Amino acid sequence: MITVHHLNASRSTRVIWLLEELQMPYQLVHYQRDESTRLAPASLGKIHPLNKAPVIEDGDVVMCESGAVMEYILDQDAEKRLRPDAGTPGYYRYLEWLHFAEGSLSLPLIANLLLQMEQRDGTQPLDGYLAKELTLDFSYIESTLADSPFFAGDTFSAADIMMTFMLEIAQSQGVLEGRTNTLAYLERIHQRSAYQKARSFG
Ligand SMILES: N[C@@H](CCC(=O)N[C@@H](CS)C(=O)NCC(=O)O)C(=O)O
Repeated sequence: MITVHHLNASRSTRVIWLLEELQMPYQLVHYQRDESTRLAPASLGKIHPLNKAPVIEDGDVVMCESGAVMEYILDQDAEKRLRPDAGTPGYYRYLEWLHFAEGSLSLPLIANLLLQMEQRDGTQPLDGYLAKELTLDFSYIESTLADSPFFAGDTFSAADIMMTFMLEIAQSQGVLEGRTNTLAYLERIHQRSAYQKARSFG
């Protein structure tokens, strides 16, 4: 049975909602945000190193990223509901919006929220947020690349193509300094002829 690690007032509501729509059995483990910082408790980090909700567990699978978790749950549904059939125009429309929510819309909205807090309280949550998130994310990336040569394991995949673009931005900002696994990964990736061809177009 799927276990949902649910943080109050968070994206894990998406996961619970989907499971309810599908009437799939699940169990909930509750976590409460810190009243003042609004951050998740450290106990969530024992389940997944990013210390964020949602996280699900199902047998050997432990996953974060709400969009990916939604896909995982839909894959378990024998009746194949709530996702257009792969390969149809509707599927690609679905896929675009599924990624849009976190890939494009989330960044300006979260930045806007932090700026509003800054204007309202005179605090500087944006600085703190960026420093914390960058450390967390790049520690996770670094340890993933210590365990496997590519993001999805032993084999190169489209996930590597998605990640490389962001890692290059991080490198240009000095964020990768001392991240030896990530730097070595980038060097390896840059040897790929398809990558070099893609870069040759500017
Ligand atoms: N892109 C991730 C974002 C995860 C995320 O930021 N979750 C928030 C809750 S909505 C969280 O756990 N915040 C608490 C914290 O950062 O300590 C996803 O879609 O799952």
